[in-house]
Amino acid sequence: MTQITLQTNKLANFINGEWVEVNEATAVVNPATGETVVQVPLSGSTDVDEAVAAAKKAQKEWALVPAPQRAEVLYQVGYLLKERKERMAQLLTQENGKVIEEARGEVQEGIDMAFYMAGEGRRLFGQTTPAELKDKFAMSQRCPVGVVGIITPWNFPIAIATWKSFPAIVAGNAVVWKPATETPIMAYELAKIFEEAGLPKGVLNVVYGRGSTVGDAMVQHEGIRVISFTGSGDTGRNIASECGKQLKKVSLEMGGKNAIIVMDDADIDLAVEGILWSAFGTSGQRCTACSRVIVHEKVKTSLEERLLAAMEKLSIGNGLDESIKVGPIINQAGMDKINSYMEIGKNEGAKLLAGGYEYTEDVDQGGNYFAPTLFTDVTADMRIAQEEIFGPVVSLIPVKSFEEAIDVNNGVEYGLSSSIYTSDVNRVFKAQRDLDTGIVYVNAGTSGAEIHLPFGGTKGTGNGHRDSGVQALDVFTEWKAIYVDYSGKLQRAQIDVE
Ligand code: UN1
Repeated sequence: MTQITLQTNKLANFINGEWVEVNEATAVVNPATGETVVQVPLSGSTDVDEAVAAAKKAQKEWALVPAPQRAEVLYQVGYLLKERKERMAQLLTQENGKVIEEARGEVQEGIDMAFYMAGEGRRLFGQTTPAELKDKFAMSQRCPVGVVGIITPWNFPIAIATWKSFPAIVAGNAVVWKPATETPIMAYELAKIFEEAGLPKGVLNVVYGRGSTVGDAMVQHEGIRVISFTGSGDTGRNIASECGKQLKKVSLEMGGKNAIIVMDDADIDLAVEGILWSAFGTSGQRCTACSRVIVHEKVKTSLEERLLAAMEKLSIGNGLDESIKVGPIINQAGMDKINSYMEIGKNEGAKLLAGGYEYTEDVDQGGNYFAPTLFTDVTADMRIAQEEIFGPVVSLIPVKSFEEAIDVNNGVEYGLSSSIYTSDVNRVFKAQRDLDTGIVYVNAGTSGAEIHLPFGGTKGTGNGHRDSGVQALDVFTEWKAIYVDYSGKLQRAQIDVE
């Protein structure tokens, strides 16, 4: 196993283009081994104040830089990310635990986002439209909002950061970013890349620390005009109500309870592959992870058999080993939560077919591993079929019809991703219309979002905004309507119309 290491044993904040040391710190622990990778600063509200002040100053200048020139920095970031893809992936696996192949995929997501958003530097389209009066011109234009605050989770520490910071930066905003304390290395590496790419001082600021201190200070800070957050539902709701009081714009992405529907006319082997990838990839620690399989009763037994056989082949261990498919769980709190659902499921009457325990065989005893777990005979109202577990746990819910499958899919508080395996074209079109989620897959699992499409969900998953895609620009821009009257006389809209 290659082991790329950092040149420092303690990270520093990045404020106004300077690397700023903070006294208080905590350990970043490799979830595969329990070893400390680096120390991450625990900043306070004064660090946030400094970052916001720097961002405010820098943003005024940055907004005046023509967008195609702003984009040049992002192109450069894209090239550097591409050059350092392997290094970034190795470090990502060490801080987050995800297997190296997935880590490379995640860095690639950031590279794709860099080039896609850099392209926006020459688009940022508004509209020109006819005016209702003679000799009058009308158009709309996107404008930066000012200083934006981004708060990112540990499960996709580079991809999600790029979904948020790249559109913000290309649109002429300055950013204050709080990465998750579990996975700060990607933020450190990305800040270094921005520095090398020539981003002016203060346009991107990284402040490490806890949500209850740094996150809270960002949400409260009147200098920050937008908060873009990905994380837990409770935190998201608190952020939304605080932002509401200040009329601060807020974009939230808060998880899912995603399902794969397997109909009686599905290619079962293909469905098994989709379930394996979506349920056990990233050890189920994706917002898009499949944690419910809604299966037509006619194919339930054959799906169970083939799924169990495939699950037996999953290799569990340290994700730096190329042969490993299922890596560790982020921390003890994650393990405790997953474990608690084993009891909940059994008490509710679900049948445990595989897994259900902490995995300790042939793995580093300092790491946190959980065996891929399959419950069956689950009913749609059970807690294991309703609540986000964030681990390698999937529940099979048998249904009698297509209509029932759609209802079960939609009968949860979340609405991020859904999928249907079927060979019936009519069902495909009905499903894509009726599945109440922000992302729908046909004959593919629930994970696999591409960066040029909107990412986000309905109901309890979010608050109507989207990450990535051109839609992300809506979060980080204000619309301005501009009218130019070249008639040389007073013309009153709605009144002087012949
Ligand atoms: C997340 O789980 O929060 O579609 C992001 C996917 C990835 C992104 C997941 N491209 O699973």
